[in-house]
Amino acid sequence: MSSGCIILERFDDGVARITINRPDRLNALNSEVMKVLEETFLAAAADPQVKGLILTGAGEKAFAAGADIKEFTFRSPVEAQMSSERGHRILRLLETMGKPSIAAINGYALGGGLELALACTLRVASTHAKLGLPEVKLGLIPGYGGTERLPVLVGKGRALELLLTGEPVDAQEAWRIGLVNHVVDPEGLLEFCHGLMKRMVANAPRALALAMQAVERGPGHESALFGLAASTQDMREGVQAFLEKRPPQFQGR
Ligand code: CO8
Repeated sequence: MSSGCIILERFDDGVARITINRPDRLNALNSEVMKVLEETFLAAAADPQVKGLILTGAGEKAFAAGADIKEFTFRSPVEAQMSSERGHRILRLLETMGKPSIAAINGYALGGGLELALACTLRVASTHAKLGLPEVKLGLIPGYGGTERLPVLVGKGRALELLLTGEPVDAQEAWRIGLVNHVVDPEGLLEFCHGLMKRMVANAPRALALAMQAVERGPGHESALFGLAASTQDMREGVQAFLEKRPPQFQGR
């Protein structure tokens, strides 16, 4: 599924790459982009051939410089709330689809752009990336989950500094505070992310989904999810393969 504003590429190894394609607008997330992202996430979630997703932005300047400010013409608090709730729903689809995702942050990840990256399982930044939540400079606050996901990732104090100054951090600082997992040269960004994704999706798909669910749900749920993992065919195959000193053949069952 490719629709101009979103390019979807699928590779033989089960990795799918989603590129936000509005480089002249720094890949700002307008309602069309959000609509196609939702369709793409739904299709990826339902497709057993898709094992993991990489999200990136077209061009060299931006991952996504936020929601499209030209569309901020809210006529009532309810209308604005509904826009925010729609974004929450779409990013939550990505976060909970049970397949790992990596944000390949190739430049600016601001506002809604950073919030999209925060909903991914992992984040990798190129050396020239800039990440921030500048909404307060517009008289707004984040609306796509930034106030919820950022403190979990970097701690309340650091999150509040980013939220209240509205100032971006560079890739190295983002790495230092745990906002991104790795920083790599721009030329090697996509290849690095692909390699990282391949290392994850080589493992048992149900185990990946259950591990993400366990982290998502937090304390008190691990043992029940462990029980589920232990009941899969893939668990039997993984253990058998170890004992027979051969690579496992996981089927996702
Ligand atoms: N929305 C719309 N257009 C944008 C956006 C954006 N977020 N960002 C950049 N553009 C456009 C610019 O207007 C410009 O268009 P034009 O060529 O027609 O003038 C073009 O992209 C190129 O950008 P610049 O010329 O500004 O490029 P610079 O290199 O000079 O500056 C910056 C780059 C610093 C990234 C600058 O573009 C900027 O500050 N952009 C806005 C960043 C921002 O404030 N993002 C947060 C938006 S708020 C948000 O995301 C809230 C999310 C939740 C919403 C929930 C309800 C919908």
